[in-house]
Amino acid sequence: MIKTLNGEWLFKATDQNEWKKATVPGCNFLDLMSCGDIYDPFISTCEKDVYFVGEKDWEYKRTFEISEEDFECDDVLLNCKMLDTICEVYINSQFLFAGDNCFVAYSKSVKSLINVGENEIRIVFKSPVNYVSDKYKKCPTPVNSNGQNGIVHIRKPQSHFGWDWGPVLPLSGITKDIELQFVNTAKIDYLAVTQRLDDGKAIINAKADVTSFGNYDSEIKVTCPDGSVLTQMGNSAQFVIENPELWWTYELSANKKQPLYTVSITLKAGEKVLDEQSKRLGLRTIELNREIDKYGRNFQFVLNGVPLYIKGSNYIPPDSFITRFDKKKLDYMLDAVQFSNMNMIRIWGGGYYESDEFYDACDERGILVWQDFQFACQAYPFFDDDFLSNVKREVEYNVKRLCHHPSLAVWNGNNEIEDMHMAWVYMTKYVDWTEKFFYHILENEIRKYDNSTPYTPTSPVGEKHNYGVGSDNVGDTHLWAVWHGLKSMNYYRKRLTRFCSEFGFESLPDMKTIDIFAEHKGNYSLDDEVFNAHQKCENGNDKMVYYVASRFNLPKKFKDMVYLSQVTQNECIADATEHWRRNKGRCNGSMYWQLNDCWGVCSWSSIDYYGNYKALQYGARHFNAPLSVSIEDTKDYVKIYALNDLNTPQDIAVSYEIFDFVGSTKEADEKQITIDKVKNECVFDLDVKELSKTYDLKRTGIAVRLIK
Ligand code: BMA
Repeated sequence: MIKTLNGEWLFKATDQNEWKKATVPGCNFLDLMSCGDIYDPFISTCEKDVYFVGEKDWEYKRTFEISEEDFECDDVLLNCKMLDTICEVYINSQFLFAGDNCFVAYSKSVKSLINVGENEIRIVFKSPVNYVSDKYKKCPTPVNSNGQNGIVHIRKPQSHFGWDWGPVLPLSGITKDIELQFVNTAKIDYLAVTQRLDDGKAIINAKADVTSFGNYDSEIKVTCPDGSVLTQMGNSAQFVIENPELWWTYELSANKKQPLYTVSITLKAGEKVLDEQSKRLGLRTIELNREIDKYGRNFQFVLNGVPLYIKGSNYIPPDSFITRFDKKKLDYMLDAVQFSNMNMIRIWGGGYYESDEFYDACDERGILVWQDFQFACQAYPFFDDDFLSNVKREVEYNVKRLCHHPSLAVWNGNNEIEDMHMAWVYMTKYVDWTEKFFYHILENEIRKYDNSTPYTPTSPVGEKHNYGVGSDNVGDTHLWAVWHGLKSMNYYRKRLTRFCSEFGFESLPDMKTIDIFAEHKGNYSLDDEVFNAHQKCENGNDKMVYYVASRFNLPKKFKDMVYLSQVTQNECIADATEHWRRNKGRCNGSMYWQLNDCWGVCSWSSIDYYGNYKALQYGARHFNAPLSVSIEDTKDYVKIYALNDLNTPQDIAVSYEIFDFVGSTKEADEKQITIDKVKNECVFDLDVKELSKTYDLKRTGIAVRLIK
């Protein structure tokens, strides 16, 4: 039996006396906002006024009742799904445990500390800002280009301390469910489920770890998508599925919802159910092909034997105050992902491991997930035994929690640590331990619990540690020469990367979003304090103006600047994506930076914090469409391609029209083709020199059409 401890709590800074109302799950910033003690940091320039919150220690408390019946059980556990971060938990003023990692759940017996009647739980959180700076003094770490030095010492989202799209809001609090679990006779600690495909059959294995205080029976069931049920007794079982329904991405599937097999275990004493747990599997194989080929070393996802072209984007924490991100918002976000024909999202390494709900939804919808371990852009002190064992617990917890999900396509060690290592190359201990951890320790730890999900040590990845990182011939790349490096927008066409897991271009968010954070003041200018406060990339607003000016005359009205910034962003990302899609086989995926925002901000996102689509979100629907046409225009030729990412051949017609700017068609042609499954085909190849003999090319356009 579970008794939730969510709901109303009391909280205060430890240096204050007055307890005020708090809501759990939640955090100190949200509670202070509800009490009217701070302004909303998302509005205007208020972020800078609330820095003190992260510098204080905070405590939370509440009471709970225990009945005689409750107390009779064999054990009572306190389950905390997420405590952010450095904290001490007390029950009836007695110390229970200390938490030091917000990426793990804690489950502790409290039976000896509670009594029948009223009890009290109190949790004291140490200031993350002070914790990090104390640690940094004792153990200096490489410079953090994204804010406070030493944040690598704390296992909480690194972007809480600020990022080049996010505010500095290092929160403390109980950020997921907290509950009491009453254990009678037996309880399930962990249900491990695996699946593999063998000669047209699927083999499902299930094994439960159980803690028991007496006799019990256990039954394991598999419920198939067609409703049929297979049952076996015991704590472990193997099932053979004769005609498995395979799990696919929605792109490659006729199903709106993917077929899932539910594996459940029930512990019983007679007819009484003692405990139950279930997990859902999708039957599929997923591989990351890293073979040597004629271009170098591949980076290609293969689902059920079908090589994929990955079309996706990078996902950051969807709210600086994560407890506000509910199922409705999650569904809205994933609807946007599907609307834009993305088959993968990358959960980036400076935020969170995503929730069970997130993965469940991706399993159902058929969206692949690339999951980074939560290490980003800096070197971490893996040589410190306490830090390393803390991280190992985090790996165990999250790998066990997520590895059964069919949507999980890859574990990635970290974001850009090798890419940035020149900044700390003289700190050899860090360099050595980065290699040790991501190339040896982490993979070993993962394989203790998950022997099938592909692993890549870092993104971007080279030939080996600190060798060949960022090269077009091996692995994935993060291409930032456009935007950060101010290269022209069509520079991407010069890059034939194997897989572009990051590239991006900023735009302004929707006017409705601007009106919220700039308080409807109007007369906006990108030089205003507010626009500087809501632009976290160095010179970001100037860069936006620079690129818009490279394509259009700069507009006079602010709202037109918003519009053109979004059009420019879409043009850039569309052109690059189509280029890489045309080169499928060599390049096997592109995921733009970034899908979403964590507050109202000028950033690289395609959907803003309040859920407004930018032009790019609409554009992606077209440039990611699994069956589409694309033009490669150079000074010598214009090639017209049909692109087919579907797993079936397609009968289509492709037509083009050459027109002048007064509206008359000068030339047209159409071809019927059957395009092979997961293949591209060049349908027309026009010679520019030839065309220029007939047309004034400066006054001529070409339109291409796909007819199904
Ligand atoms: C990428 C990311 C982030 C960053 C983004 C934009 O490289 O990994 O660290 O926010 O660039 O600069």
